Parts: sequence; C-alpha cells; structure tokens
Amino acid sequence: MSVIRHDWTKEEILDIYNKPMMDLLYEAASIHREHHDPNTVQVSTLLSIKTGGCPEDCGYCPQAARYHTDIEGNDLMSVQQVKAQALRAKSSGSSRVCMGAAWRNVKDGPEFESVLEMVRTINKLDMEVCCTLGMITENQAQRLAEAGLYAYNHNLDTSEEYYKEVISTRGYEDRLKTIDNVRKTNVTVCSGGIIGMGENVEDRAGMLVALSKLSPQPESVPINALVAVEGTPMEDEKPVAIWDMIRMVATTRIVMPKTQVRLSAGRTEMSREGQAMCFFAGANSIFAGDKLLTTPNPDVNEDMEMFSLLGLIPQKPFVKKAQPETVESADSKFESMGEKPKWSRPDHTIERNESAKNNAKKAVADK
Ligand code: SAM
Ligand code: DTB
Ligand code: SF4
Repeated sequence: MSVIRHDWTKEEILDIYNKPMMDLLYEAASIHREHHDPNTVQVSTLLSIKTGGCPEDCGYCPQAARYHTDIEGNDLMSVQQVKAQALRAKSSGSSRVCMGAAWRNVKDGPEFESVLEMVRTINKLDMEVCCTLGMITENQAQRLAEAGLYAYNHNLDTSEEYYKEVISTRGYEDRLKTIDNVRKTNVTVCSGGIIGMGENVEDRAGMLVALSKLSPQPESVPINALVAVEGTPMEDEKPVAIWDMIRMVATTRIVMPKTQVRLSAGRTEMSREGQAMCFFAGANSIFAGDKLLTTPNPDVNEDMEMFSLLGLIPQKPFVKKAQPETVESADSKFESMGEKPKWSRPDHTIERNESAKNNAKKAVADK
C-alpha cells in the first residue's frame, strides 16, 4: 500500500512528472486503484452566486473588475434561486453544489448570513455543499461548518514563487492561513491550481509540494487548465497541451494518493480520449453543467454520454465522509464577530496585469 508522504521534494516530483508517459500512467493508475474505485467519478455543479466586480487583480480571472471583461456581473443570488439551481443539479446527477463568489474575503453581515442559509438549504437536500468565497477567518469557517458545509475550495493556484507573477493584491501566506482556518473545523479542504498561466514545470511541481505538505492533504485537488479570457492579462497564453494535463493529473495522484483529483476548467478543449486518459491517470471528479463560473463547460448530457461510454458511475453523496448536521441560525453557538481581518496587501507591480488594466481603462475611455 502506498504511504501518504508530506515531505515530497520538488526534484522528486519533477522526476515523476517527467517519467516516460507509459511508466507514469502505469504508476498513477496502480496507486489510484489502491485507494479508489477506478470506475467512480464524483460530479460537482458550480454555481456563481455573486459574479464579477471583484477588487483583486488575479491575472487569470475574468471576474476581476479592473480588466473589464465581457462577463455579466450579478449581485448575490437569493436563497430561493440557489435552491432551484441545486435541485436542477441534483436531478442531473450531481452529488455536490459548489457556490462561488467573486469576493476577496468574506465579510460578516447580511450577505454572509444569506450564504449560511444557502448552505443549510442545500445540505437539507442531501447534497454535499462546497463554497469558494475567498479568504475566511476561523470564526467564519466555524459558522459555515455549523450550517452544514461539506467542503471549502481555496486554491493555491501555483507555486509560491510564481504566485507573485499572477496576483499582486494578496499573498500566498493568506491562502495558506484560510486553508488552515478551514482545517480547524469539520469541513473538508478543496485546494488545487491552474496550469497554462506561463509557469514552468518547476512551478507546477512547487505547487504540488505545497499541497502535499498540508497535513492532512486536501480531500480534493482541482487541476484547472487556464481558460484564457479576452481582456485578462493572460488572454494570449497558449492552450494547455493534453499531455501536460495528463502528466499533472498523474503526478497529483501519485503524490496525494487519497485525494479526489478534479479535472476542472478547460474540459471544453479536451477530447473524450484525452479525458479518458486523465481518468485512467487518477482524475476522479469533474465539474458538470454547461457553465463553470462565467465560462463554458461541456453539456451535461454529453458528459453523461461519456460516462456511459467509459462505464463510469457518478459517486453518491457522503460516501467519503458522513453528512454534516445543520444547526439552525437561532441555535448557533457562534456570533458574528464583525471582525475586520488584516489580510495582507503586498501590492507589488505585475507588468502584464498593469497593462491589461490600462488597456481596459483606455477601451472604456474610447467608448
Ligand atoms: N474569489 C474566490 C477566490 O479567489 O478564492 C473564489 C472564486 S475563484 C473564481 C476560484 C478559482 O477559480 C480560482 O482560485 C482559480 O483557481 C479558478 N479560476 C478562475 N479563473 C480561472 C480561469 N480563467 N481559468 C482557470 N481557472 C480559473
Ligand atoms: C476551481 O478550482 N475551479 C472552479 C472552482 N474551483 C471554483 C472555477 C473555474 C473557473 C473558470 C473560469 C470561470 O468560469 O470564470
Ligand atoms: Fe476575485 Fe477570486 Fe477572481 Fe481573484 S479569482 S479576481 S479573488 S473572483
């Protein structure tokens, strides 16, 4: 039985990543079979509950207000709207709803209370609930846990070194701090990253070092291929080669044997054969639904056809961990702290982010 290691070095991970493809696939698939049913894939549906207008400068993100991309922004959805979407996701075979908000961090107040109610509502539909709301404090993580949250997604995105080339408005340390805050609760951790942002293979390995060091390792690791959106600083990045995706998935599987590896953004560019190789290499989760947060994703029916072709079965909810109990807001043990956490603001300059911002400003002025 392969052991769980938290001391992987970048060199060891690079050696795995660069193995001959057939050796890499064989090793990853063997480890996958030791820890998981290779014919079961967990299916999550993403729901953007608050879209666009984000103050951060994440170079990959169409929701950063400063790049003026062509997306439709929206205020926070209502609990009823979210419930209707969750029911749709359930009927299409999803076991989990992942609610995303274009926030830098969570602020205590009516909007957070509303998100807590969304969590209670979806948990009562017997679906796993995940949130990705930006940075959160320990108190906020506890309150989400009490509402019945199953998972919290907060990606490291890339290596600590390359992070400085992607985002200038927040630090890697704060990402780790949020993950640590989630770990202090019963909520499972979902954390991964993006390939295709101009990083090198050492950065990909560096991200896997940082993720595998977490103890316990994240229950779920999304591997996204960059969706290069016009207007963002990364609009001209070249599409990720399928071979890179397969190598990244296989390496993630080997260094984190127990985690669910999620084949995330970028599936519209992948053939069924390519995705099948990713599943063989250890991917055992996907985002389903015709939209990710703001960009397209394969049609659910096409995904279900692919599942049937490959003999894959959607994972039932709560098989990896028992369903959390929901505590009603009137019975909550925790108070809203009204706290203003001091998340860092490194605010160094990233040339391509600055020029994308200036181009966007100019385009608005020229209109
Ligand atoms: N605002 C919150 C945050 O940043 O943590 C939550 C939402 S954010 C959109 C969630 C994740 O989506 C990011 O951390 C990033 O990994 C991924 N993401 C965003 N834009 C992407 C893109 N264009 N291509 C691939 N992944 C992307
Ligand atoms: C993750 O790692 N990928 C998802 C989810 N977690 C929140 C988001 C992908 C977003 C892709 C760009 C968009 O649709 O806006
Ligand atoms: Fe905002 Fe999250 Fe997008 Fe960064 S990734 S700009 S924090 S929505």
